[in-house]
Amino acid sequence: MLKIYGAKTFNAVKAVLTAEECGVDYEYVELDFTKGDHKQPDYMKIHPLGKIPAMEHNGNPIFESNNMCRYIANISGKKLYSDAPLKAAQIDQMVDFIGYHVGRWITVYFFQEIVKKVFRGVDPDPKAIEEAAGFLAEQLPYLEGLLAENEFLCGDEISVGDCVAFAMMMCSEYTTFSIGDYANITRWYNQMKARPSYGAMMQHFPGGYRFD
Ligand SMILES: N[C@@H](CCC(=O)N[C@@H](CS)C(=O)NCC(=O)O)C(=O)O
Repeated sequence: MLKIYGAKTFNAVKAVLTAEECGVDYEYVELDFTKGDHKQPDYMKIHPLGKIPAMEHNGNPIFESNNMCRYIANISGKKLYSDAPLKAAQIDQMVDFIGYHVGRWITVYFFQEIVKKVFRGVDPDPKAIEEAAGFLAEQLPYLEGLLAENEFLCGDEISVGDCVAFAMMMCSEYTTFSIGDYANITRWYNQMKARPSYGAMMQHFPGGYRFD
């Protein structure tokens, strides 16, 4: 049995979306940051640093959201991933590119405009946003070009790369980060959002996915 421990974070969204897309049965366990659920001794046996998300599969703890997604795909019989080394490397490349580059800068918006402004009442740092916007302006055209050629980021089939990227792009709905200038990314984003996996994932947030 797969147990995913999550909260309203984009990293948790990645794992839940992947499980839904792969058709893997899972139990979702909601943790409450405000109550410190993630720092309780039982949870810290699953994630030794007490971060969210994490999961347990047949009692084995696994963490780091991108790794969780690949693992979920692997136990599903490689749905959204591949046995072929080259295809697997292309999917890994996308996951890493999103993680180390695009996601790294999108999360600056989340930190400045949600964590600082909404949760802590501290003004965002415009210089940090400007720096993130500059890097994203260099990186997003690459994704825009891929999506001009293909339906999904790694070809004509959905992959783990799409789930990871989609979760990060969700930030565009909650911060000033925008994908509006990128027609193909916007088309892909809306297509991902129309899939049943999105609706199923959102059911874990009955009050809505909001940060106010
Ligand atoms: N690289 C990790 C990031 C995990 C992470 O930093 N989670 C944050 C929320 S998005 C967290 O749990 N912060 C609380 C803490 O560090 O105490 C992943 O992708 O899973």
